[in-house]
Amino acid sequence: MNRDTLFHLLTEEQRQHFEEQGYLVVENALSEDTVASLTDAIDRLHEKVIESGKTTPNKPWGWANFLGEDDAFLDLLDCETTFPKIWGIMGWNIFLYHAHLHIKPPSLDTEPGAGWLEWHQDSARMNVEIKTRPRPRLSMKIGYFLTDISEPGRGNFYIIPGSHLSDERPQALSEVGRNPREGISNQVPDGAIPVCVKPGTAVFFDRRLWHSRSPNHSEMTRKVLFYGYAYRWIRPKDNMTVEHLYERIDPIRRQLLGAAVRNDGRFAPTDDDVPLRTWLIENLGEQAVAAMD
Ligand SMILES: O=C(O)CCC(=O)C(=O)O
Repeated sequence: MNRDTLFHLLTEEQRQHFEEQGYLVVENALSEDTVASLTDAIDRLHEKVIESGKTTPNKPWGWANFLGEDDAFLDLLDCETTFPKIWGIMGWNIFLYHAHLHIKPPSLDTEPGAGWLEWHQDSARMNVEIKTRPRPRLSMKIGYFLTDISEPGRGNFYIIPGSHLSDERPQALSEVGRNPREGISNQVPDGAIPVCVKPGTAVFFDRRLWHSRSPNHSEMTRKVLFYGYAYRWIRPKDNMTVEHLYERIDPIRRQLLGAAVRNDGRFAPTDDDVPLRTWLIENLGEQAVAAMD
């Protein structure tokens, strides 16, 4: 892992903001060149899928199993400007349990009912089957925004700041804003905000934060990558075809792509299971991991 990561450690102010609000915005997390490479990689994949007939250019398209398709995607696993904030919050026994990319073309004439998703917390049944209150965090995601969504109406990611500690669905609705016009006016729940950010911004969020996607009424296509990190004893969320990458990536990336010496090592890891821990000791000292142990 790149030692420049040490210039981007989680600050106490960032920790406090994340703990209290359930999200954190880091501007310029990706350089213009990185945004361009990731956008090219996404466009190439999209083109391939269009050619295969599985989607069309003007339809929203999302895909989860993309990590092995381009090294630009792999480089985000331990991105120097963002990854230290993940282990700063979650500790070292973590991996990438889920990643998805999303393309949202303009839908200026969106039919009522299209475009809004149910407001949700991530991880579905986890929110039903865990009975303690408030439910635990267990995972968090980074959204890397590659398009300029600095104004609302561009398919912005919507969040309700501070809602991660509330187990109740916002308002008494199972769905919010199915009609995009109403969604934009009065059906957005109290306290909800569109995340308005420039390309290259990383938005971290606690999986419990109530969030939603929204319709894109602009003329640009919104492109975003989501990387979700969880404890190693949680299962991957989607098919992630990554084992063939193990031989050409470094040990920390192998950990992040789910490698384990033995299954129990996900619960009671040895040093071989968690090279991230060794790296932290070597670069930050024993006290850095003592605080996480
Ligand atoms: O695409 C978006 O803006 C929302 C993504 C989302 O809901 C999720 O990652 O769980």
